[in-house]
Parts: sequence; C-alpha cells; structure tokens
Amino acid sequence: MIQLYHCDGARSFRALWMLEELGVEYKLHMLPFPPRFRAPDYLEINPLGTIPFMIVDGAAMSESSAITQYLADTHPDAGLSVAASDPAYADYLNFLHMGEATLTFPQTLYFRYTMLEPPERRNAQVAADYRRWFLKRLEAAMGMMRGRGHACSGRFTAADISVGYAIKFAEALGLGDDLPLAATEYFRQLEARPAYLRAMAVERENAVE
Ligand SMILES: N[C@@H](CCC(=O)N[C@@H](CS)C(=O)NCC(=O)O)C(=O)O
Repeated sequence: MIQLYHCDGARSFRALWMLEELGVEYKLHMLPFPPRFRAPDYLEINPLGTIPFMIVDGAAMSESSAITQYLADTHPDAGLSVAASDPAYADYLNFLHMGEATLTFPQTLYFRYTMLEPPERRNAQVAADYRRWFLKRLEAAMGMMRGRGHACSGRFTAADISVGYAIKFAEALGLGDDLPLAATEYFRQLEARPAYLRAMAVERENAVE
C-alpha cells in the first residue's frame, strides 16, 4: 500500500489531495513540523528530513510535484494527467513544476523569515522581498492561464493541484488579501472539490501536536 508522510498544511498536501482525487488506498503518517527536529527518527526513512515522502511499490519519492505527476501518470483512468502526445502537454508540465519551483520557493523564504525562525533571526527585509517576488510571480502565472479556470486542457489536472497548493499556502501565510483576484477565484473552485475537502478532513482527523 502507498505510504505518505505528511505534516499539517505542508507541501505534502499536494500528494494527499491527489490520493483523494484518485480514491486509492494509502497509509498516512502524520509528523510534527519540522520533522528534522521534532521527529529525528524520520531521518532514517527520509535522509533529507523533508516532507512529503512517499513509498510506493518499493520506490521512494520526496518531491511534491513529482509525486503528483507520478500518481496521475500511474492512474491514467482518473484522467488527471496529460499525455505527451497532447498539444497541452507543455503547458501541463510547465504549470505542474511552476507550482513548486517558481511559486512555493519564494513562499518558503517568507514563511521562514516571518514565522519559523526564532524572533531574533527573523528578517523583515527578506520577508518583504520574497513576499513581493511571490505575488509578482503568481500574477504572471495567472496571466499565463488567461482566465481559463484550469492550468491547461480545459479540465482539472495534477497541474492544478500543484499551483492550487501554492495559493492555499499563501492564504495560510496570511497573504490572502494580497493575492490577484484571478488567483483567489481560481482557488475557490479548486477547494470546493470533494477530494480537496476529503484531504482537509483526513488531515484534521489525523493531526498531531
Ligand atoms: N521541493 C520539495 C520541498 C520539500 C520541503 O522543503 N518541504 C518542507 C515542508 S513544506 C519541509 O520539509 N521543511 C522542513 C525542513 O526542511 O526541515 C517538495 O516540493 O516536496
């Protein structure tokens, strides 16, 4: 059975959401954040100490976008991936990876330097710079979607999970009022999906301190 290691609200939500979209069986291991310090035994499972971590068919994966892509590709009947022969394939891969590499990266620095570090190590300048960088990138990403309501193909795909999580994280960071309207509207319809709501409920039910 698929094993997923997850922390409340973290990027591993992309994998959890995808698993709920697919309706497959999985075992969820919830960890306190950050596991590197608060669950040191976890380093024996994932030497990076990061989450997500997914074990599937004897293989292990630690990148949230790659996990989302893998799950979509290995469950083709769910229709959440885009085939390499499809004209939308380039858009699909681009948004799928943009969600993490371009959008969540600056959010992480904002999170770290406003909340995660002890007060004496927080840094208002770094936080302001990366907040602005994130918001500008998100605005550009929404422009690239041209109000289509989905990242590509005119339907919900793994790429929407990847970008959608970045918007979820932005709201959790308190940036909700700063987001471009197009991003808020896009995310409102994503978070209404039954699988998203189930993933949120599973996360709540299994919460650890
Ligand atoms: N690029 C990786 C990043 C993984 C990552 O940095 N996860 C964060 C949580 S959202 C983490 O584990 N942080 C704790 C740490 O670095 O110790 C992904 O997309 O999964």
